[in-house]
Amino acid sequence: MMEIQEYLKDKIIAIDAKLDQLLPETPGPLLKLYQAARYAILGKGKRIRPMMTFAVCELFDFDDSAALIPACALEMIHAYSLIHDDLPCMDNDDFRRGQPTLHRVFPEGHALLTGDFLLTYAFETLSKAPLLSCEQKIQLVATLATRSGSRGMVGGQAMDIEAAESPLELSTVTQIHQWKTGALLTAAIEFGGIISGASSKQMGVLSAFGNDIGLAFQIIDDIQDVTLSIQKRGRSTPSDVMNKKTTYATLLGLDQSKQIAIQLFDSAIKKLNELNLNSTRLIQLAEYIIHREV
Ligand code: GRG
Repeated sequence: MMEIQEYLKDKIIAIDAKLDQLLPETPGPLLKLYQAARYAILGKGKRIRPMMTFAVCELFDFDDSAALIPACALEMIHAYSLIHDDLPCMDNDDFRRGQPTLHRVFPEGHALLTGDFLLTYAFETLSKAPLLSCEQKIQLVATLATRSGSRGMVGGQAMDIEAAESPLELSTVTQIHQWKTGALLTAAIEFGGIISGASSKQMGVLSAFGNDIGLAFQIIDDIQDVTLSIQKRGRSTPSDVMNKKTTYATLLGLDQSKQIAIQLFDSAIKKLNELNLNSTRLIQLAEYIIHREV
Protein backbone atom coordinates (compact mmCIF):
# COMPACT_ATOMS: atom_id res chain seq x y z
CA MET A 1 0.00 0.00 0.00
CA MET A 2 1.19 3.51 -0.89
CA GLU A 3 2.54 5.63 1.99
CA ILE A 4 0.05 8.20 3.26
CA GLN A 5 2.09 11.24 2.11
CA GLU A 6 2.32 9.87 -1.43
CA TYR A 7 -1.37 8.97 -1.42
CA LEU A 8 -2.31 12.48 -0.26
CA LYS A 9 -0.09 14.07 -2.94
CA ASP A 10 -1.70 12.00 -5.72
CA LYS A 11 -5.24 12.72 -4.57
CA ILE A 12 -4.57 16.45 -4.09
CA ILE A 13 -3.35 16.64 -7.70
CA ALA A 14 -6.56 14.95 -8.91
CA ILE A 15 -8.83 17.19 -6.80
CA ASP A 16 -7.04 20.40 -7.76
CA ALA A 17 -7.13 19.51 -11.47
CA LYS A 18 -10.89 18.85 -11.31
CA LEU A 19 -11.56 22.06 -9.35
CA ASP A 20 -9.47 23.98 -11.87
CA GLN A 21 -11.61 22.51 -14.65
CA LEU A 22 -14.91 23.21 -12.82
CA LEU A 23 -13.99 26.85 -12.20
CA PRO A 24 -12.41 28.13 -15.43
CA GLU A 25 -11.14 31.70 -15.57
CA THR A 26 -13.35 32.72 -18.51
CA PRO A 27 -13.15 36.32 -19.79
CA GLY A 28 -16.53 38.10 -19.55
CA PRO A 29 -18.83 39.60 -16.95
CA LEU A 30 -18.19 36.83 -14.40
CA LEU A 31 -14.41 36.96 -14.64
CA LYS A 32 -13.97 38.53 -11.19
CA LEU A 33 -16.32 36.05 -9.51
CA TYR A 34 -14.46 33.09 -11.00
CA GLN A 35 -11.07 34.64 -10.20
CA ALA A 36 -12.16 35.11 -6.60
CA ALA A 37 -13.49 31.53 -6.37
CA ARG A 38 -10.22 30.20 -7.79
CA TYR A 39 -8.18 32.30 -5.37
CA ALA A 40 -10.10 30.89 -2.41
CA ILE A 41 -10.44 27.26 -3.40
CA LEU A 42 -7.20 26.55 -5.23
CA GLY A 43 -5.13 27.78 -2.27
CA LYS A 44 -3.06 25.41 -0.17
CA GLY A 45 -5.83 23.37 1.46
CA LYS A 46 -5.08 19.96 2.94
CA ARG A 47 -8.18 18.49 1.17
CA ILE A 48 -8.92 16.35 4.21
CA ARG A 49 -12.62 16.00 3.42
CA PRO A 50 -12.10 14.63 -0.12
CA MET A 51 -9.44 12.27 1.27
CA MET A 52 -11.98 10.90 3.72
CA THR A 53 -14.41 10.15 0.89
CA PHE A 54 -11.70 8.42 -1.17
CA ALA A 55 -10.48 6.43 1.83
CA VAL A 56 -13.99 5.13 2.56
CA CYS A 57 -14.27 3.98 -1.08
CA GLU A 58 -10.99 2.12 -0.54
CA LEU A 59 -12.43 0.61 2.65
CA PHE A 60 -15.15 -1.00 0.53
CA ASP A 61 -12.62 -1.85 -2.19
CA PHE A 62 -14.70 0.35 -4.52
CA ASP A 63 -13.22 2.26 -7.47
CA ASP A 64 -13.15 5.93 -6.36
CA SER A 65 -13.63 7.53 -9.83
CA ALA A 66 -17.25 8.33 -8.99
CA ALA A 67 -16.07 10.12 -5.84
CA LEU A 68 -14.10 12.87 -7.59
CA ILE A 69 -16.99 15.27 -8.31
CA PRO A 70 -18.66 14.74 -4.90
CA ALA A 71 -15.26 15.35 -3.31
CA CYS A 72 -15.03 18.67 -5.20
CA ALA A 73 -18.51 19.60 -3.94
CA LEU A 74 -17.31 19.02 -0.36
CA GLU A 75 -14.31 21.30 -0.97
CA MET A 76 -16.63 23.99 -2.39
CA ILE A 77 -18.75 23.95 0.76
CA HIS A 78 -15.62 23.98 2.91
CA ALA A 79 -14.13 26.91 0.93
CA TYR A 80 -17.39 28.87 1.19
CA SER A 81 -17.43 28.34 4.97
CA LEU A 82 -13.86 29.61 5.31
CA ILE A 83 -14.54 32.68 3.12
CA HIS A 84 -17.61 33.63 5.17
CA ASP A 85 -15.93 32.79 8.48
CA ASP A 86 -13.07 35.18 7.64
CA LEU A 87 -15.35 38.13 6.74
CA PRO A 88 -15.37 41.28 8.90
CA CYS A 89 -18.89 40.43 10.17
CA MET A 90 -17.58 37.11 11.51
CA ASP A 91 -13.92 36.60 12.49
CA ASN A 92 -12.45 39.46 10.46
CA ASP A 93 -9.30 37.48 9.65
CA ASP A 94 -6.47 38.71 7.43
CA PHE A 95 -4.66 35.54 6.57
CA ARG A 96 -5.80 32.07 5.44
CA ARG A 97 -3.95 29.17 3.80
CA GLY A 98 -0.76 31.22 3.79
CA GLN A 99 -2.22 34.12 1.82
CA PRO A 100 -4.37 37.22 2.52
CA THR A 101 -8.04 36.32 3.05
CA LEU A 102 -10.36 36.77 0.08
CA HIS A 103 -11.96 40.01 1.32
CA ARG A 104 -8.49 41.56 1.69
CA VAL A 105 -7.79 40.96 -2.01
CA PHE A 106 -11.26 41.36 -3.55
CA PRO A 107 -14.02 43.78 -2.48
CA GLU A 108 -15.95 42.49 0.53
CA GLY A 109 -19.18 42.17 -1.45
CA HIS A 110 -17.38 39.97 -3.95
CA ALA A 111 -16.00 37.80 -1.16
CA LEU A 112 -19.51 37.31 0.24
CA LEU A 113 -20.87 36.44 -3.20
CA THR A 114 -17.99 34.09 -3.91
CA GLY A 115 -18.97 32.14 -0.80
CA ASP A 116 -22.59 32.10 -2.00
CA PHE A 117 -21.48 30.98 -5.44
CA LEU A 118 -19.40 28.08 -4.11
CA LEU A 119 -22.24 27.01 -1.81
CA THR A 120 -24.78 26.85 -4.63
CA TYR A 121 -22.32 25.52 -7.20
CA ALA A 122 -21.52 22.60 -4.89
CA PHE A 123 -25.11 21.38 -5.18
CA GLU A 124 -25.29 22.07 -8.92
CA THR A 125 -22.09 20.09 -9.45
CA LEU A 126 -23.26 17.24 -7.25
CA SER A 127 -26.61 16.96 -9.02
CA LYS A 128 -24.77 16.57 -12.35
CA ALA A 129 -22.11 14.10 -11.12
CA PRO A 130 -21.42 11.22 -13.52
CA LEU A 131 -21.14 7.51 -12.62
CA LEU A 132 -23.80 7.71 -9.89
CA SER A 133 -27.46 6.70 -9.84
CA CYS A 134 -30.20 9.31 -9.30
CA GLU A 135 -30.87 7.78 -5.90
CA GLN A 136 -27.23 8.12 -4.88
CA LYS A 137 -27.18 11.74 -6.04
CA ILE A 138 -30.28 12.54 -3.99
CA GLN A 139 -28.68 10.87 -0.95
CA LEU A 140 -25.49 12.90 -1.47
CA VAL A 141 -27.40 16.18 -1.88
CA ALA A 142 -29.50 15.45 1.23
CA THR A 143 -26.43 14.49 3.27
CA LEU A 144 -24.50 17.60 2.25
CA ALA A 145 -27.47 19.90 2.86
CA THR A 146 -28.19 18.41 6.28
CA ARG A 147 -24.60 18.30 7.47
CA SER A 148 -23.82 21.83 6.31
CA GLY A 149 -27.15 23.36 7.39
CA SER A 150 -28.84 24.36 10.65
CA ARG A 151 -28.22 21.01 12.38
CA GLY A 152 -24.66 21.01 11.12
CA MET A 153 -22.04 23.55 10.09
CA VAL A 154 -24.25 26.67 9.94
CA GLY A 155 -26.01 25.81 13.22
CA GLY A 156 -22.64 25.22 14.90
CA GLN A 157 -21.34 28.55 13.62
CA ALA A 158 -24.50 30.31 14.86
CA MET A 159 -24.07 28.76 18.33
CA ASP A 160 -20.40 29.70 18.26
CA ILE A 161 -21.17 33.35 17.53
CA GLU A 162 -23.76 33.49 20.32
CA ALA A 163 -21.41 31.74 22.73
CA ALA A 164 -18.54 34.14 22.10
CA GLU A 165 -19.72 36.40 24.89
CA SER A 166 -19.91 33.92 27.77
CA PRO A 167 -18.03 30.96 29.34
CA LEU A 168 -19.42 27.58 28.27
CA GLU A 169 -19.93 24.09 29.67
CA LEU A 170 -17.90 21.31 28.06
CA SER A 171 -21.11 19.75 26.68
CA THR A 172 -21.95 22.98 24.80
CA VAL A 173 -18.42 23.27 23.41
CA THR A 174 -18.71 19.65 22.27
CA GLN A 175 -22.02 20.32 20.51
CA ILE A 176 -20.56 23.37 18.73
CA HIS A 177 -17.49 21.41 17.61
CA GLN A 178 -19.57 18.46 16.39
CA TRP A 179 -21.76 20.72 14.28
CA LYS A 180 -19.42 23.48 13.17
CA THR A 181 -16.49 21.29 12.18
CA GLY A 182 -17.43 17.64 12.68
CA ALA A 183 -20.57 17.62 10.56
CA LEU A 184 -18.85 18.31 7.23
CA LEU A 185 -16.14 15.74 7.97
CA THR A 186 -18.88 13.25 8.80
CA ALA A 187 -20.58 14.10 5.49
CA ALA A 188 -17.30 13.36 3.70
CA ILE A 189 -17.17 9.92 5.32
CA GLU A 190 -20.86 9.28 4.62
CA PHE A 191 -20.24 10.31 0.98
CA GLY A 192 -17.79 7.41 0.66
CA GLY A 193 -20.42 5.01 2.02
CA ILE A 194 -23.16 6.28 -0.30
CA ILE A 195 -20.89 6.07 -3.36
CA SER A 196 -19.68 2.57 -2.44
CA GLY A 197 -23.23 1.29 -1.79
CA ALA A 198 -22.81 0.71 1.97
CA SER A 199 -25.69 -0.92 3.87
CA SER A 200 -27.64 1.12 6.42
CA LYS A 201 -25.83 -0.71 9.25
CA GLN A 202 -22.47 0.14 7.67
CA MET A 203 -23.63 3.75 7.21
CA GLY A 204 -24.39 3.91 10.94
CA VAL A 205 -20.85 2.84 11.77
CA LEU A 206 -19.39 5.36 9.30
CA SER A 207 -21.44 8.22 10.79
CA ALA A 208 -20.33 7.30 14.32
CA PHE A 209 -16.71 7.09 13.15
CA GLY A 210 -17.06 10.54 11.52
CA ASN A 211 -18.53 12.03 14.66
CA ASP A 212 -15.56 10.93 16.79
CA ILE A 213 -12.92 11.92 14.23
CA GLY A 214 -14.63 15.28 13.57
CA LEU A 215 -14.59 16.18 17.26
CA ALA A 216 -10.97 15.04 17.61
CA PHE A 217 -10.06 17.18 14.58
CA GLN A 218 -11.50 20.33 16.19
CA ILE A 219 -9.87 19.62 19.57
CA ILE A 220 -6.50 19.30 17.82
CA ASP A 221 -7.25 22.49 15.85
CA ASP A 222 -7.88 24.39 19.11
CA ILE A 223 -4.65 23.03 20.60
CA GLN A 224 -2.73 24.14 17.52
CA ASP A 225 -4.22 27.64 17.76
CA VAL A 226 -2.32 27.94 21.01
CA THR A 227 0.83 25.98 20.21
CA LEU A 228 1.71 26.64 16.56
CA SER A 229 3.02 29.84 14.99
CA ILE A 230 0.94 31.90 12.57
CA GLN A 231 3.48 31.06 9.81
CA LYS A 232 3.09 27.34 10.37
CA ARG A 233 -0.72 27.59 10.56
CA GLY A 234 -0.89 29.80 7.46
CA ARG A 235 -3.69 31.78 9.06
CA SER A 236 -4.22 34.63 11.54
CA THR A 237 -4.36 33.97 15.26
CA PRO A 238 -8.06 33.15 15.42
CA SER A 239 -10.32 35.62 17.10
CA ASP A 240 -11.44 32.69 19.36
CA VAL A 241 -8.01 32.82 20.95
CA MET A 242 -7.93 36.63 20.96
CA ASN A 243 -11.41 36.72 22.57
CA LYS A 244 -10.54 33.92 25.03
CA LYS A 245 -13.42 31.81 23.74
CA THR A 246 -14.09 28.57 25.65
CA THR A 247 -12.46 25.53 24.03
CA TYR A 248 -11.37 22.09 25.26
CA ALA A 249 -7.91 23.61 25.69
CA THR A 250 -9.12 26.50 27.87
CA LEU A 251 -11.40 24.22 29.95
CA LEU A 252 -9.18 21.20 30.41
CA GLY A 253 -5.66 22.29 29.47
CA LEU A 254 -3.54 21.18 26.51
CA ASP A 255 -2.46 17.75 27.81
CA GLN A 256 -5.91 16.53 28.80
CA SER A 257 -7.40 17.88 25.55
CA LYS A 258 -4.81 15.94 23.55
CA GLN A 259 -5.61 12.85 25.63
CA ILE A 260 -9.32 13.20 24.80
CA ALA A 261 -8.53 13.59 21.09
CA ILE A 262 -6.51 10.34 21.26
CA GLN A 263 -9.35 8.56 23.11
CA LEU A 264 -11.79 9.70 20.43
CA PHE A 265 -9.42 8.38 17.79
CA ASP A 266 -9.23 4.99 19.57
CA SER A 267 -13.00 4.83 19.91
CA ALA A 268 -13.42 5.71 16.22
CA ILE A 269 -11.05 2.90 15.19
CA LYS A 270 -12.85 0.42 17.43
CA LYS A 271 -16.12 1.28 15.70
CA LEU A 272 -14.53 0.93 12.28
CA ASN A 273 -13.15 -2.51 13.15
CA GLU A 274 -16.74 -3.71 13.61
CA LEU A 275 -17.05 -3.57 9.83
CA ASN A 276 -14.35 -6.23 9.34
CA LEU A 277 -13.07 -4.50 6.20
CA ASN A 278 -9.59 -3.39 5.20
CA SER A 279 -9.47 -0.08 7.07
CA THR A 280 -5.70 0.57 6.76
CA ARG A 281 -6.06 3.69 4.59
CA LEU A 282 -8.83 5.22 6.67
CA ILE A 283 -6.83 4.59 9.86
CA GLN A 284 -3.73 6.16 8.25
CA LEU A 285 -5.80 9.21 7.38
CA ALA A 286 -7.33 9.46 10.85
CA GLU A 287 -3.79 9.21 12.32
CA TYR A 288 -2.68 12.00 9.98
CA ILE A 289 -5.56 14.18 11.26
CA ILE A 290 -4.67 13.55 14.89
CA HIS A 291 -0.91 13.94 14.53
CA ARG A 292 -0.79 16.60 11.78
CA GLU A 293 1.45 19.63 12.32
CA VAL A 294 -0.76 22.18 10.50
C1 GRG B 1 -19.50 30.66 7.93
C2 GRG B 1 -21.41 29.04 7.57
C3 GRG B 1 -20.09 29.33 8.10
C4 GRG B 1 -19.48 28.36 8.74
C5 GRG B 1 -18.13 28.49 9.21
C6 GRG B 1 -16.00 25.65 9.39
C7 GRG B 1 -16.37 27.00 9.86
C8 GRG B 1 -17.79 27.28 9.98
C9 GRG B 1 -15.48 27.93 10.11
C10 GRG B 1 -14.05 27.74 10.01
C11 GRG B 1 -13.45 28.17 11.27
C12 GRG B 1 -12.41 27.23 11.63
C13 GRG B 1 -11.05 27.65 11.29
C14 GRG B 1 -12.71 26.10 12.26
C15 GRG B 1 -11.68 25.18 12.70
C16 GRG B 1 -11.69 23.87 12.01
C17 GRG B 1 -11.50 24.05 10.59
C18 GRG B 1 -12.71 23.88 9.78
C19 GRG B 1 -10.31 24.32 10.13
C20 GRG B 1 -10.01 24.48 8.72
O1 GRG B 1 -10.09 23.26 8.07
P1 GRG B 1 -8.79 22.58 7.42
O2 GRG B 1 -7.71 22.47 8.44
O3 GRG B 1 -8.41 23.72 6.37
O4 GRG B 1 -9.19 21.33 6.73
P2 GRG B 1 -7.67 23.62 4.96
O5 GRG B 1 -7.19 25.02 4.69
O6 GRG B 1 -6.54 22.63 5.05
O7 GRG B 1 -8.70 23.19 3.97
